[in-house]
Amino acid sequence: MKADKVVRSTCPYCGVGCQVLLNVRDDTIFRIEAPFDAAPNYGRLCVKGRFGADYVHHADRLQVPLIRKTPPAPGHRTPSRYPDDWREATWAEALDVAATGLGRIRQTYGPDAITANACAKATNEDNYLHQKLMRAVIGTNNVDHCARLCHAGSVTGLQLAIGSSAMSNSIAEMKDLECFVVTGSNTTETHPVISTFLKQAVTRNGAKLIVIDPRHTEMAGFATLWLRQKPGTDVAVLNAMAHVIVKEKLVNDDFIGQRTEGFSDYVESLEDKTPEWAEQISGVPADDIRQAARLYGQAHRAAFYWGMGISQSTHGTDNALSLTNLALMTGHVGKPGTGLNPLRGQNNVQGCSDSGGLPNVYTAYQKVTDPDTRHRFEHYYYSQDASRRLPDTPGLTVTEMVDGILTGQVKGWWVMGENPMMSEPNLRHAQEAIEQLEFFVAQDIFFNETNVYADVLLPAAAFAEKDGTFTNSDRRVQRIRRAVSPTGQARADWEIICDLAKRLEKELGLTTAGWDYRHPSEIWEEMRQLTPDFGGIDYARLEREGGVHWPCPSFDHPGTPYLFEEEFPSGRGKFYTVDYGTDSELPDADYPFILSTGRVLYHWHGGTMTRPSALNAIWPEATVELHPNDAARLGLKTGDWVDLSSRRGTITARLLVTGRSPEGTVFIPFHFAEAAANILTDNRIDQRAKIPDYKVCGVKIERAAEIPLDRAGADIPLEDRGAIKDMVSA
Ligand SMILES: Nc1nc2c(c(=O)[nH]1)N[C@H]1C(S)=C(S)[C@@H](COP(=O)(O)OP(=O)(O)OC[C@H]3O[C@@H](n4cnc5c(=O)[nH]c(N)nc54)[C@H](O)[C@@H]3O)O[C@H]1N2
Ligand SMILES: Nc1nc2c(c(=O)[nH]1)N[C@H]1C(S)=C(S)[C@@H](COP(=O)(O)OP(=O)(O)OC[C@H]3O[C@@H](n4cnc5c(=O)[nH]c(N)nc54)[C@H](O)[C@@H]3O)O[C@H]1N2
Ligand code: SF4
Ligand SMILES: [Mo]
Repeated sequence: MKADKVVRSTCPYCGVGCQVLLNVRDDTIFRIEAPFDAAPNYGRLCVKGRFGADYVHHADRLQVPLIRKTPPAPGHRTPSRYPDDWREATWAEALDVAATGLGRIRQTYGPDAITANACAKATNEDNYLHQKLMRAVIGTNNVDHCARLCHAGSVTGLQLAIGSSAMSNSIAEMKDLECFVVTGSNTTETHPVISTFLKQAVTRNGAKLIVIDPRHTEMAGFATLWLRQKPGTDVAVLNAMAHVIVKEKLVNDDFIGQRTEGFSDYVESLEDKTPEWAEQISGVPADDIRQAARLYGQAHRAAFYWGMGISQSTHGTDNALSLTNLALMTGHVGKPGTGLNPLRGQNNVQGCSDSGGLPNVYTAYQKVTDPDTRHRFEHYYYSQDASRRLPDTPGLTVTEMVDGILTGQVKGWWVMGENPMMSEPNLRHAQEAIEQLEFFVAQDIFFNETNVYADVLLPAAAFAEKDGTFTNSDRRVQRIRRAVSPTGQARADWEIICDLAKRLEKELGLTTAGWDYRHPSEIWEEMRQLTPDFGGIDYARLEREGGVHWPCPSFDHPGTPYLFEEEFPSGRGKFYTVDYGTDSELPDADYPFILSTGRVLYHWHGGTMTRPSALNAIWPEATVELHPNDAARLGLKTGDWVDLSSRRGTITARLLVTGRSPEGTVFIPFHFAEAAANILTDNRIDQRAKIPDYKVCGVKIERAAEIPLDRAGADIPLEDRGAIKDMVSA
């Protein structure tokens, strides 16, 4: 089929930020390709980028604003059903309901009684305005987003050690790596195009790869060395690697002397962290730990790449600090091919944080507690009334919001494009909180498990229906472009926010903070003026260059593909003594298995976007991965229906017997509402990062008491599905 037009944009799924060519005919995307000459993907796409964006045209997209017919009383909020419980409304009506409801909460309980979730799927411009509304109109810093459930452990650790949490290398460097460690990242399924460059480094350039992961991921098949630790024992393994590096004199004394502090105390703490000690805790053979330390320590250039296995833990901060300790002691940071790389998950999770979608910072991590910064923003936002002030205390994190609702501190909630009723740990806890809300506004492209609880639901335009920018995992700011008309009456998030802000200002009798933008480029211009690190990036430049890596302070600056060449943002890098310990819920006699949750290639988070997509046919149901030895002991085989229970609840799904998961550990993806992983997970958190432990809690597994025959696809044998066949034999 011939296209009417081909529009260059950015993939809406993961943080790789692949460039796509949307082929459009009759206002419909019918094919997606990739430009061969453009970073970061150079013609490569994974199955989601190529075939998964069909959700844009799905019949279930929200078409018109919806208002709940009977507003629920606090304590009695239940999920509403469509169409019975909703009435279709005009934009004016729906925005009025939203503004009146939020305005009433603010007047009754004060600004901090309202919290908001920003959206790592929406653009920088959408998220910038979202935080601007919360801060400049409502008057609270209660803004956060899914990054809290994601790289919060990494961010906190990296901030402590080096004062910056961005990935230090660019994707372009990956194929030339000499030695690298991949830990807690199932890269081929979660950052597929990055994994192709990493695999290329191994297969074409002879790079040495060390994988540290309890699961036999596809990356482990490319590794020189694979360390299979027990879930949650990373600190022991990484400390022992550091011990070996010290004992075998593989430390980089010049680097330690010139660029770091705290080494001598740290070294003392390593004395008893022998590989044999770590083997006891982690199950990884001591000699493998020695070999890994030598490979990493002796390399001229070596880098870390990591994902949720490191971050999503009650000791996620400690895990990240253990990685930075290793990088600092070997000097493997600050030059190409070395560094610390938390692979960012969502298409725009980097950008959502960069745009101020966090409770303690404005754009590019400028602190709300810094008076000079705050006055600069006040001066800009409150040009019509110099007496107005922005809030100066950091707001609530997403994990604290749930508790804030339960304690009565929080009464009103605005969720732009997130699905906490699938993504929060311990869903019953989250549900109890939502039931207590006095007022709830949601803004999304689909119904999801969360926004069915809302009082008013605002339909947003999807990525292909709007203009703006996303910032990918290596801090490259890239364009998305409107290729098709919005579905029904859906509007871009930034347009919705501007109208909501104006109504709220009227409702609250405030002078305007400025909401007249004609195009996202004007919003970016405001961000640029308020953010020294974005100073050299504007739409004209993005048009010319395709993408620019921030920090980029001026138009003649080339952008920064890797960081920390001269010094760390905090000056010297700091060593932190980290002791192995665990606060996770460990298995016991009642719940003898460890539950580990995560992802599969074909689905996205709560499934809102991928279950309506063609991808669902490839992997249509939840699967419970169990090791063959455990399955044999329990008398279970692939395809059997099992009940999986924790202290918090039970789900029912089919069993997939595979050596991918280690003995004693069960793995399930969290994409399937009918068997939602987070019914089982635990909501205890890392005290510093406030991130929950999605990778370790206790569960038991039994043959299902009842088979849910009404489940879609339940009549097809599991082992007949192509994608699953590969897993069974793994
Ligand atoms: N297909 C797909 N891709 C995605 C997403 C998606 O939903 N679907 N989501 C995106 C998002 S937001 C994110 S954050 C990324 C996440 O990307 P990943 O972090 O790669 O995803 P997870 O499946 O959570 O897998 C984490 C890995 O951690 C390992 N692990 C478990 N426990 C431990 C442990 O104790 N220590 C260590 N070191 N490893 C452990 C698991 O075995 C697994 O290999 O993916 C992004 N990409
Ligand atoms: N058990 C378990 N739970 C986890 C994790 C895990 O590994 N295990 N991982 C955690 C991690 S790393 C993350 S990042 C979170 C993700 O958690 P969430 O962010 O809650 O999950 P998503 O499903 O990505 O939600 C995105 C929503 O945005 C909507 N959307 C898409 N595009 C747009 C747009 O342009 N505008 C608007 N307004 N809406 C849009 C989608 O329809 C969807 O409802 O989950 C966390 N939860
Ligand atoms: S690797 Fe990520 S950005 Fe690239 S096509 Fe796949 S999902 Fe999209
Ligand atoms: Mo994430």
